[in-house]
Amino acid sequence: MAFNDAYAPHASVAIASILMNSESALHFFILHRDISLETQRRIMELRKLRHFEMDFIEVNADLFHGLPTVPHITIECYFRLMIPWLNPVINKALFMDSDIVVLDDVKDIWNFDIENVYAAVVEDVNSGALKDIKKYAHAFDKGHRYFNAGIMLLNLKNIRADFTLQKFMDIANRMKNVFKFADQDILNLAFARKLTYLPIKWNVTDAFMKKLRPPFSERKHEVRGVLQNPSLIHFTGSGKPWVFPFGTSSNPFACYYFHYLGKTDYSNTKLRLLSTCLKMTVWEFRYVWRHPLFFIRPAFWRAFFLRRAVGRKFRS
Ligand SMILES: [Mn+2]
Repeated sequence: MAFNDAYAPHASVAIASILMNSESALHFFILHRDISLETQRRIMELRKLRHFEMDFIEVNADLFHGLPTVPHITIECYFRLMIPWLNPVINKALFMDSDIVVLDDVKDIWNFDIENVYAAVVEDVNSGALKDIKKYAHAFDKGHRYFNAGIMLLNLKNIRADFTLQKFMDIANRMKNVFKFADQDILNLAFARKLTYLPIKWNVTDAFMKKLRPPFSERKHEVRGVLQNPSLIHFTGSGKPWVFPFGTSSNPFACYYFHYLGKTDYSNTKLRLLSTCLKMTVWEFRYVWRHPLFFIRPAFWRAFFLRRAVGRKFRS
């Protein structure tokens, strides 16, 4: 994982959820440039849940100087590009974003066969992003299945055999005025011909909740089915569960975030109190206000039943 000091509460949620849904021995590597010792201590408090190993690796961010950053693409996003060269004896690594909640055992991803590829990834269903990417689709092979770089099982040996960090940086600098999704576009371009795809339940992004456009419109039922039983929720986009009230109320899986926040050293944050009390009512009020004939809309009933299903799993 790679995140900054301010993101530590959210990353703690992700780590807590990984720990609590797996019995495997886990070793985390955290790439960072500013995580204080006090924050590291607070993250290590998660050992109260169960044992794990963790290394904080300080990265020289100057390496990525000059590459574009925007509020949702921080310099830390580029740190994942270094993973293959951090330790030459490690041949396999699972990279995960910090804005996630994991609900199943990560060993299901870990055991995926990646012998002959660079990575196992999840195809992106975000029609909005795919529309943006169309503008520079010529950069990718025809028929390339664009993936989200938030979850990647990496074959470090294969990557080291064909790439150097400099090679990634060359792509980054050459394409920086074209690419919109920075690190993700770079990896899509680099790994394109040697990929395998994980089941989409391992990266349930915000886009799953929205209207699906090609190429996912014909897989609508598969996408809707995954919503009943997701393995990993990825809070992409600006509607993060901790953004009150919009994020808290817009994602039916926000409740998982708060459930695992309660297991971390950040469980007493003011934010949690405020948002858990109000999230349902705000969401419902907004919805009814915008859609006075809400009860004849299929979208309402879809969200209604999804919330009920989520609530059931949540209590058990
Ligand atoms: Mn993310």
